[in-house]
Amino acid sequence: MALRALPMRAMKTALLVIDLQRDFCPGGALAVPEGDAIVPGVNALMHDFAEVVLTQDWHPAGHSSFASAHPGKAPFDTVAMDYGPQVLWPDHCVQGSAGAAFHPDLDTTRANLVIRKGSNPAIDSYSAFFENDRTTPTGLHGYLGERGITDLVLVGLALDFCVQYSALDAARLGYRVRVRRDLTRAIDLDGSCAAAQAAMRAAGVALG
Ligand code: VGL
Ligand code: ZN
Repeated sequence: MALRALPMRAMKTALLVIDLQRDFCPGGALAVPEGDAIVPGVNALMHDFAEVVLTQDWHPAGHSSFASAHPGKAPFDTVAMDYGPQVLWPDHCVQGSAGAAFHPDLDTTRANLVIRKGSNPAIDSYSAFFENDRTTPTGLHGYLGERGITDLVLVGLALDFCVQYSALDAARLGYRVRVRRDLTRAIDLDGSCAAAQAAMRAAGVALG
């Protein structure tokens, strides 16, 4: 594809593609309904951005967010962790596994950076910016700041978990944030999809 000149505003805007991995797509360990349906649209959108960052959920085996690490607990139960309530998940996105790979049709060639998160065995990490203690940084904010990025567009999986947490942290950090709702899909546990959208709107995140 030919190089396109980008307007100045576009130079200050990064596209964040959240967790578009096999395990979050139909057939995967923690499949988000229609998760794979967004791949063509995400690939097309990447061409409008000079700065594309991908995130990858990347857990060690036996991670504390896995129900299998908590005797007597089942996937989608909630437990209390030091840092607050934690939903327990099926084992997913284990480092180096096939399920942790990006969706095979995702065009990763234009990504400048891949942020891997959730590697600390004791803390889950939904957000691209902080672990779930909301204080341990991933380094993404430093990277974007050094690159002069002020605006973010978010797409990916899942709307009500990693996309939501990333968008709320980004807004808190002072970025202008838009979530392309059509290029996300939700897990939707007990109304979490509607709640996530309300929380993002309340935080000043543009949805659409
Ligand atoms: C995610 C649950 C557990 C996500 C990651 O990418 O939204 N959800 N790990
Ligand atoms: Zn995870």
